[in-house]
Amino acid sequence: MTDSNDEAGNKLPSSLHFEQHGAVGILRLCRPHKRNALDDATIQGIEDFFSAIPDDIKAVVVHGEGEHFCAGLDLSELAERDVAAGIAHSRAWHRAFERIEFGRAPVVAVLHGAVVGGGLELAAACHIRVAERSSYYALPEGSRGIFLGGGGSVRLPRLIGASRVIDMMLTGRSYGADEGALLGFSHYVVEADAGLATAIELAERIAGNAPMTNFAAMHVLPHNAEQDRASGLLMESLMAAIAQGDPEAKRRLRDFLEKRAPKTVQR
Ligand code: 1HE
Repeated sequence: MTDSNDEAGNKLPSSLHFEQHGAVGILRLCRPHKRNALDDATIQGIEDFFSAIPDDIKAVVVHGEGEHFCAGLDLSELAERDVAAGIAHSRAWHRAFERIEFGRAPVVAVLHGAVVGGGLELAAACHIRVAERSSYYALPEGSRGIFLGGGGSVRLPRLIGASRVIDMMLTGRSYGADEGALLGFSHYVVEADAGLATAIELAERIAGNAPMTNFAAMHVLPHNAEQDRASGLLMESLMAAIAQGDPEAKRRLRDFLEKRAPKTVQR
């Protein structure tokens, strides 16, 4: 593993640590004494990092230090905010998380312990979520007298349905790792301490894809799922033709036809 903090992460706040593992970048939330609560500096650091991912990084893993992935918004920063500042703050979170979701490289999140409030919003902005068995999901906003502000009211209903998000907000309901996976919070559930290794393995697999395929999955697929059927199908045809025309696709197809490529097997 190479630590490229100086080269790529020199603007990162102390609450974020970056290291490089081949084509995979690993970004760690490191405010364990505050359960990785997200303060303004961390949100700005996330935006900066995902706006300028080094060219040789093809996939990113996000994980959290300590016993919890992330306790959400740093509540100590909220007390004195007025309405205008509240809007600006929420929009800053939106910018940072949009950079994750619609950035240059797919992002795999490793979840454990509390994945709550803004921590759940952060997880929802990532493309793949690997949950260790200790993970639990909740929206304490309901009991704190506030509302989602990091894109959760848009992203979470797309993962688990609006009615479940309403229940979580109104009643404080939480879900554990296994139930959460069935509902759509995570894609994988793994044992304690296996999350990071699993996420790196998945990220390496992602990094090995043709760049155009990763682009289409990240940028075209979510839009197609939301737009009207005719526009979605048209966009699909355009993207399919663009991907097929790419020299990388041609090489991969030749590899398969000439028996050099692996077969599709059950993993
Ligand atoms: C914090 C925060 C925080 C911990 N902001 N300081 N999020 C929440 O409402 C969740 C609040 N946190 C908790 O419920 C618990 O801390 C946990 C269940 C996550 C972990 O419990 P535990 O027993 O391991 O830790 P702790 O003793 O509660 O916390 C350790 C320290 O972290 C303590 O500070 P200390 O100075 O007394 O040591 C806590 O105050 C501090 N801490 N969480 C600030 N969130 C864009 S809008 C998003 C809106 C939201 O995210 S709302 C949900 C906020």
